[in-house]
Amino acid sequence: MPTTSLITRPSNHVAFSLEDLAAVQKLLGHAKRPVLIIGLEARQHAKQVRQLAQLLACPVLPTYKAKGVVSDEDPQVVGVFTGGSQEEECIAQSDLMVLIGLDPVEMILQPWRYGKAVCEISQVEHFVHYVKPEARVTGSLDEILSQLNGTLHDHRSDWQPWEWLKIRTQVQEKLAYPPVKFGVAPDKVVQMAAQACAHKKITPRMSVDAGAHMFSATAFFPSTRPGDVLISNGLASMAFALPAAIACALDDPSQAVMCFTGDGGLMMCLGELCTAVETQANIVVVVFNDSALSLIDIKQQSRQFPTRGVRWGKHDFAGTMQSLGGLGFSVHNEEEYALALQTALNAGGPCLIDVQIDPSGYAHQLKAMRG
Ligand SMILES: Cc1ncc(C[n+]2csc(CCOP(=O)(O)OP(=O)(O)O)c2C)c(N)n1
Repeated sequence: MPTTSLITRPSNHVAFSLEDLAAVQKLLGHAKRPVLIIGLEARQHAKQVRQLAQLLACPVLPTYKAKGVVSDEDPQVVGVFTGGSQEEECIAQSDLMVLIGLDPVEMILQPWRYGKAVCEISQVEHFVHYVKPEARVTGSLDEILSQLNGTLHDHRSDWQPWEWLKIRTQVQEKLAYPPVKFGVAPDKVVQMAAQACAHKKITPRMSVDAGAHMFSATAFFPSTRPGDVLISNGLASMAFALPAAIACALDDPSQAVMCFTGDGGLMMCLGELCTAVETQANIVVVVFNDSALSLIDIKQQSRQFPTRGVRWGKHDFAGTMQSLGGLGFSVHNEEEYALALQTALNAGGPCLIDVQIDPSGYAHQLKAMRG
């Protein structure tokens, strides 16, 4: 599609159309209750995104990969955006979805469900998408966001801070794990890890694997900086979290990287524990040990299939880590876990905490997230 007037910039700045920008500006100008959906392309443009969010005073929903672009400590961040049902309440109360740097690969494979006006600001045009926006401007996010911010001074939305808080609280309550019969609840595993880090005054980066444990890790581990969350979505490859955490720790050894993984994902890359020990990577691997491929187990059950090929006996990953020369802890309750976290975070080297998990609440969480 030819565009009439283009702003062109040297080298890495991609041209964008002023007409397209004007169309987005117009939609935003008329919106009373916009919601910002932040995607991975926005990770390099946190300053401008934060400024836009502040000007509009509206709720913000980052994708997993965009967590931290606007800090989770900011009350405007009310949850995450996956294309599922957890964000439905917020979007239902809005009148315009503003996609910023959202790559469709970040979303779950479900039909677009929101029925709201959409405008899109993106670095490149994504030809296969879930939605056709009413207006779209494509090009340098830096330039586009700067221009928008320069013209939106008196566009504070009608959203009230109590509404952000209400939505945020509702989402967290919906995603809370039901009471467990044994072990440590997955949401507690993540919240306690975050608390232990805060207590030690560290803000670690976090890697997370594919699987049911990912629901709690992404919902309850706060991110304050862009790039803090390392996750494979789209392909959603298992055995990602451990090598990603090692690479991250080698890149910045100054503070521990938290690595959340299922036992299935860990078994696919167990040899990487040797790498962690050899490189003395500053990582804390937290294994959600439920002796199952739980995400597949619950999907099998929901389709009334017999349980097949998704469960196994209990394996001792703490012992495995110890035998390789790292620190390993096997924990069965919150007290043991709190102690292990404290020791691991003080160690400054490769540690693994094998946490016993009761998987019976995952189906509830899956429903809350994806409907
Ligand atoms: C390499 C790869 N194989 C298969 C899958 C499909 N898959 C997604 S989640 C999952 C189960 C993960 O099990 P586990 O690591 O134990 O985590 P849990 O679901 O129990 O938390 C599977 C098999 C995948 N995402 N990646």
